[in-house]
Amino acid sequence: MKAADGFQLYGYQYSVYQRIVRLTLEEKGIAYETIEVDPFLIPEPDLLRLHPFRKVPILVHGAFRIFETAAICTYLDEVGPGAPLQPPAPQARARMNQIRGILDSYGYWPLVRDVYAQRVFAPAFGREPDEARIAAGLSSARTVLDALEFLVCGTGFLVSTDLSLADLHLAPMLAAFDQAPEGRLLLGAYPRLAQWLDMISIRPSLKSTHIALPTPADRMSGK
Ligand SMILES: N[C@@H](CCC(=O)N[C@@H](CS)C(=O)NCC(=O)O)C(=O)O
Repeated sequence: MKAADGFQLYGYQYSVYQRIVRLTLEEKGIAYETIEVDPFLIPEPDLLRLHPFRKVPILVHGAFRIFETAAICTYLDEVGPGAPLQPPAPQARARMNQIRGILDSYGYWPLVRDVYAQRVFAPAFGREPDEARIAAGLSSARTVLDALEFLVCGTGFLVSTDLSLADLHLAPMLAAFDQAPEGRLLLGAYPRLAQWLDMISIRPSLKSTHIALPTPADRMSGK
């Protein structure tokens, strides 16, 4: 597909949810344009026009507009070229949706907002981490990692022998968690997940969607 096919992604460059959609677009070979919207800027009137809950990402495809990452990625898989990212077997497909549900309902906040955002993201922007949030996040993260470790099917990718939307949903969240020293230490207790993260991290789509955080030198120079 070419840029003219008209996929526009509204989102925030540092968002793990934005990265899930970008991974899906790249794995499917769909060209797209990104429009930067920061949901943490208050007020962000343009965002409210696109998303009643004021979150990112939002996909626009011609006259069709949709938010909620799992729904966006399922749509992209169904309209895009490239290998299917949803397994045909009902049980594997159910596991894929189960893993996406676990991440959205129980995983994102402890792994990303409590541990990664406090330990890694906040200091990169000159802010102090909230240690109590990190401790609480690590405690809740154990339950999430226990559940995921049990579900990794051991055939290479998370739910089958092929890459699926579950792999693309988990990769940005676990990669973020792994950047916090406490996160990496805890992940060491989950050998299947740690091995899966090593394997998925070398995919070209993971490399091309990586956004580096500002360094102290960038901050000094006002970048
Ligand atoms: N359920 C939403 C969650 C999206 C989400 O939480 N995005 C974060 C960025 S990673 C956001 O916009 N946060 C803004 C806020 O919490 O105020 C989805 O699946 O797309």
